[in-house]
Amino acid sequence: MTEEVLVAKAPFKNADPELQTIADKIYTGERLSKEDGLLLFQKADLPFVGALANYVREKLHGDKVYFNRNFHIEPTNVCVFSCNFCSYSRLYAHREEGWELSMDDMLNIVKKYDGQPVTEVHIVGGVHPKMNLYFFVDLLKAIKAHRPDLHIKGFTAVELDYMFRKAKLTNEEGVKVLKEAGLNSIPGGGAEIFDEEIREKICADKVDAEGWLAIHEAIHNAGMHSNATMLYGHIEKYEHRIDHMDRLRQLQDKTGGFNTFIPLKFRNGDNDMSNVPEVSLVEDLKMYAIARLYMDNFPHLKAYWPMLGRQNAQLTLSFGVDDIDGTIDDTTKIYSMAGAEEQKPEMTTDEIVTLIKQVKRKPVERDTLYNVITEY
Ligand code: V47
Ligand code: SF4
Repeated sequence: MTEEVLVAKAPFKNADPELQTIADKIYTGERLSKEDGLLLFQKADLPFVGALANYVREKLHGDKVYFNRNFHIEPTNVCVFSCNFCSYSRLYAHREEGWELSMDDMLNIVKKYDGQPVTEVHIVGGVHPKMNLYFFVDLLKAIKAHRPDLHIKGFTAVELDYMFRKAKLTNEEGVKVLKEAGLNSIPGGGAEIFDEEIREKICADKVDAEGWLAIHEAIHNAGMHSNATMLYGHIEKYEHRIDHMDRLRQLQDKTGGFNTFIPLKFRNGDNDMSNVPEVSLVEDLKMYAIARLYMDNFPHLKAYWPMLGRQNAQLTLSFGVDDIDGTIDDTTKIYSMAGAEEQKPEMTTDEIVTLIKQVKRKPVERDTLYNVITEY
């Protein structure tokens, strides 16, 4: 055993023997089983999982914390689905209460960033029955024609599943069409919780776990990357979180195409699950730490600051997280409409850099694929 391992192991001398076995696995690089993961949720306290997750995080990334310069386009919040946790969408019948951006509206958003060093546009929205695959093909082509260097991370597997089915294309055919039009990668949304029973209760009518995973597999097979999310802290149990992470870990073993895992805390403002209380900050930090320990084949773990708030996102940097997304520039409404504290999510590069430096980490501006742009 190396000196480094002995030093890191010292704080757990008196740990519960089952937990000590898990700590030993982490130090020797052995994969955690589902039972190990569950035990961590049930038995371990925050300092225990935090110290282990920080050990893994520093082994992978040292003191680096990644962020990017990005903005969002949310084409519409009109949606054919009705997920109970969603505060953002409006049904087609009530579309006058929502928004529907035209091609020009969306191109004008892109043009606002002319001459600015943004590297990514994140496109995500409701599933609008009239915005089909070919509408988005035109959008992708128009963005690329205007700004070829901008990385387009667009459309959740939920949006893609609907577009491809409506166009009567297989996942492989649909992905090829979008890739040729300029799509570079896809975000991690729509995963929620894979467990069939819980999914039925919170988002019964959209793509199921198998369908979500099949779309990401098709993206990876086409040579593109994607992210993965998990909506936690509502009616799911710990075993559902482990099951969810395990299915992602298995696909990652097969394709290696995921960049980042993003646990998303359920926010209960103004939706059909507002009666479900939100979990505590301690529970959030344990979630991140256990994700870092369990998802051993995911290179990055992201805390999405508009959802957690800036100071809580800062805290996650000691609990396994190495990425805090980007500047965003007040271009997303998903979380402000669900009651998040960040009602105008935007940070300048200086503010993100300061936030990271305040916790003695090293800010690194990256592009979407984690190529380093600037180390601060
Ligand atoms: O899938 C919706 C979530 C997701 C609520 O890939 C909610 O880099 C909590 O996936 N409380 C969309 N969460 C956003 C998303 C995302 C965000 C940032 C970066 C990336 C990335 C992906 O938002 C949805 C759903 O899980 N969501 N409503 C809510 N009330
Ligand atoms: Fe539609 Fe997405 Fe909201 Fe579900 S979470 S209702 S798919 S916008």
